[in-house]
Amino acid sequence: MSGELSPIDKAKFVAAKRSVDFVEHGMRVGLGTGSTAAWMVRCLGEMVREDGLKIKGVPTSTRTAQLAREVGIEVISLDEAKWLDLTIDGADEFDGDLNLIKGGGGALLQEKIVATASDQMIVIADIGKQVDHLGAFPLPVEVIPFGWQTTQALVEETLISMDVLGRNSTLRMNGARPFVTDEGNYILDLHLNRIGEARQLAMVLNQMPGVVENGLFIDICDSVIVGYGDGRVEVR
Ligand code: ABF
Repeated sequence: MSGELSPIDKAKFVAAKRSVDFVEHGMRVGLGTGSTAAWMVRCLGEMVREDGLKIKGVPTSTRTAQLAREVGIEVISLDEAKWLDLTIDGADEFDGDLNLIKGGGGALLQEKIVATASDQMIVIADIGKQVDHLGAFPLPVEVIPFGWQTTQALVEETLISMDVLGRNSTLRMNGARPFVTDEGNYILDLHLNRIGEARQLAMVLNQMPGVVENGLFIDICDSVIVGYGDGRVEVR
């Protein structure tokens, strides 16, 4: 499956490959979104087809649902699953406390709901996602389209009082149109450079009218599996 991969893709693949060792027969598994998570879905599909692994997958985006079905994984909804044994997903940044920035792929809302409804969450990531402080990656904030510019102004106003270095935000675009999430919402990317108090920022953002969810995953991730370009992998 992995063939000749670039170092970054090899890092993602080895992390994904190692993560499926934690998937057991009969599990209800949250399936993440992004290129690293896509490797994990493909690896699980191989186990389903070739080893008879029986799992039920709950996807975190329409594109993950499509890939899961293509590789032979039984897909069910989160409400059908009721609760998950394990969620495996990617991330855009992870720090030493295993707090994350997620949402670069635009799926942060379903990802956070699914990860929170799981006994365990494992993040799979290449070593390039490791940071000392969250914030270099623009923080995705999902907002409803109604009055989004007002919401954006309110968010930027609020950032003035927060422990962050940068304060401007941009509407995520998909070509000439705004990017639209699976739920029909928009995404503001906050260019904060460095986040001091991530827990506080996450709470303040979600209290704002118009804000649906943000990409800070605080105290949700249980373990990170880190892949390296030379094929090494570490479970933290
Ligand atoms: C997803 O994984 C997103 O939250 C995050 O943006 C993405 C990371 O993408 P990749 O694995 O392609 O680097 O869960």
